[in-house]
Amino acid sequence: MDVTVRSPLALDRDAHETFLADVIAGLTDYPKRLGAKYFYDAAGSELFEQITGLPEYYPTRTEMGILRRDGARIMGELAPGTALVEFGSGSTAKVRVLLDAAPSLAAYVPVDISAEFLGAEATRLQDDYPHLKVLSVAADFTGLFELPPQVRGHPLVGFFPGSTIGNFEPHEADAFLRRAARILGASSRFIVGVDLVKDERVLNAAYNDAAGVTARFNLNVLTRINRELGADFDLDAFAHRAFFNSARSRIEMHLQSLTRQKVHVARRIVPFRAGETIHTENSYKYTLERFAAVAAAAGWTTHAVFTDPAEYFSVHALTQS
Ligand code: SAH
Ligand code: AVI
Repeated sequence: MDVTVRSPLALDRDAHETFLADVIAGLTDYPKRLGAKYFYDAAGSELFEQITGLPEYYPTRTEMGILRRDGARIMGELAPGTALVEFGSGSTAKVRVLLDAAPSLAAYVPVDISAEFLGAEATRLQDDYPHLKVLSVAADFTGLFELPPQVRGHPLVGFFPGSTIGNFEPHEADAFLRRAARILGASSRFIVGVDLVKDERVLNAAYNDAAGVTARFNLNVLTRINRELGADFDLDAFAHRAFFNSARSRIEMHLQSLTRQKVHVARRIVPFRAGETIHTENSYKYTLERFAAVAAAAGWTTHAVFTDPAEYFSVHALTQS
């Protein structure tokens, strides 16, 4: 049976207040900014799924190839009763490969901020794996959250695919890896997907697809602010911009105001100069050595690393040191 731990109404109100406060703080800062986690309402999750199938977006198919080829080695030996906890589970496509490689897993705990999408995906997964306990948690993994009581005390393996860790600033990645160590407990393991530095043309194309899906994904955050916070962003007056910043080893995504304009957000007026940008996402690209060092600083030992032949993407099997 699927049990989604959903926020009671008071927590939904808190999430709304936090969203409002973050948006106002970000749009009154200079340069203007919005947190990447706010991309993921139901429409944002659907758009991300479309991105994963784009010819230019190599990370998903490359990581899937690694998981298909090395899934059994990545999962390793499992103690009886082991539960797999996935951070930012999205469509659950990747975990299906691991579930097939490790059929003895007792439970699966997908954690995602996109509550509606999570509920639908967890139900689909439960239908396809009737003997697995699917216990989903709708939560923001940058804050405190509890694992379902059914898996407390069980051996846990964490799974954080997709290079979502790259969407954190380096200090946030450190804090996240330390928090994950506490959540998963001593002697746990953590499987982390990490995108690698490569030819800038490949990187830039992956975030500037010809079909314009990444642009729609980026602009969707303005649609969400209009709907949920009573704003009046004109989507035609903003353009998607994405580029590799080699000095900081990250793709940056921005929304650029095409004109001088004023936008109303929750009864405040937010002015934009022509050409001014809102910084909406970073996607850090690591070297294998750099990520191992980040993991080590946060208390994780690299047990094994798996890559594709071109070394576009990597899957790190970490253990607690
Ligand atoms: N794991 C999938 C999806 C990656 S997209 C894959 O590899 O393809 C990033 C996922 O993380 C989305 O499903 C998004 O809703 C979720 N996410 C992003 N920020 C989050 C946060 N702060 N807390 C919880 N989930 C988050
Ligand atoms: C989820 N995350 C790792 C994606 C990335 O590549 O940084 C989100 C994304 N942004 C634009 N395209 C995909």
